[in-house]
Amino acid sequence: MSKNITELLNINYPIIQGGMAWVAESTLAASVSNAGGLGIIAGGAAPIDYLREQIRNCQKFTDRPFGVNVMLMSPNAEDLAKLVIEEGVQVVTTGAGNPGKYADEWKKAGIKIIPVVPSVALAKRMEKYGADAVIAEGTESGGHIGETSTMCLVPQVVDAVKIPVIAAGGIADKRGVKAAFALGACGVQCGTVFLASEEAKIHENFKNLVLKAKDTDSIVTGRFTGHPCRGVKTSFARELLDFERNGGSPEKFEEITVGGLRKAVQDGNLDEGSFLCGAIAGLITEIKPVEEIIKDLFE
Ligand code: TUI
Repeated sequence: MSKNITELLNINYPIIQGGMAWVAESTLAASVSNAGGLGIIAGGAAPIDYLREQIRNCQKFTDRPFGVNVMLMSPNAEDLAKLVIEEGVQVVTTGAGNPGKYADEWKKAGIKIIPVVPSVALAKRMEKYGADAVIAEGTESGGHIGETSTMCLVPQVVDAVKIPVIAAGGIADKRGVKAAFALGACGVQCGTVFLASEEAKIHENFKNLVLKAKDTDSIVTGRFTGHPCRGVKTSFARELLDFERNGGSPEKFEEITVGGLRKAVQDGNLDEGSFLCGAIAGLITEIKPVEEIIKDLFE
């Protein structure tokens, strides 16, 4: 089996952009694809009409391949699973669950399936379902995460499956890319580094939080809900952590955090927003065009 994901995906650089909810819209995705990577539009929990428009915009902005991330916990996942077929999307990445039930229809439509996996067991299951590759995502990543680090997860997944493995979590410069390849990955997925891109249409408060972040400025909240999420250690995120440590209920936690991703990305709301980002944010100190980010990662 070829482990060359540039051939598999018809791209120039072996990089997939992370499917960051509200961040990964058509402008960012098309910029990544135009620069030779695989741009991704994030489904998140967004309405289907919005996502249809994003896909069509992306098709206008680039003639290169791009993908859509289906967040499987979304109430719209089922509809998005159909939409990607209707709109002729070439690649689907998935997150926050097992995409097995969609695998057959996606494969019939010629869609390349690349699930994000936080464990060896899920990677093996995805290979059986016919996934074209897997993204082994370490706990350094932003957003919803598993418990195993990129350093430990990637080589174990590489040894467990025959399909190509793409490394994610903690990669934001050339050294991270080299490390991923040294662990046996044949590509990388990066999210946080694109938050600090000129093309990312996110509130300037979000970009500033990423630029100012130090090594210790990301925290994980929501472990007690079963869906831990890593983001910037804002005072709101600290309050959430205090809430769960002091016996708050998971239901109330969900109530406080609902809509938090959009509030962060679009409104820059520091009091109620969840500014999801990876632990590598401390390495990122400047806003650059997407093309320069990708060149700096590989050249
Ligand atoms: O999905 C992500 N990152 C995300 S999704 C998201 S929205 C959200 N907000 C609150 C709670 C949950 C989601 C924000 N960031 N990354 C990919 C990822 N997938 N990380 C972990 C997983 C995962 C976890 C369990 C994938 C599969 C899985 O399978 C469990 C099963 O069903 O076997």
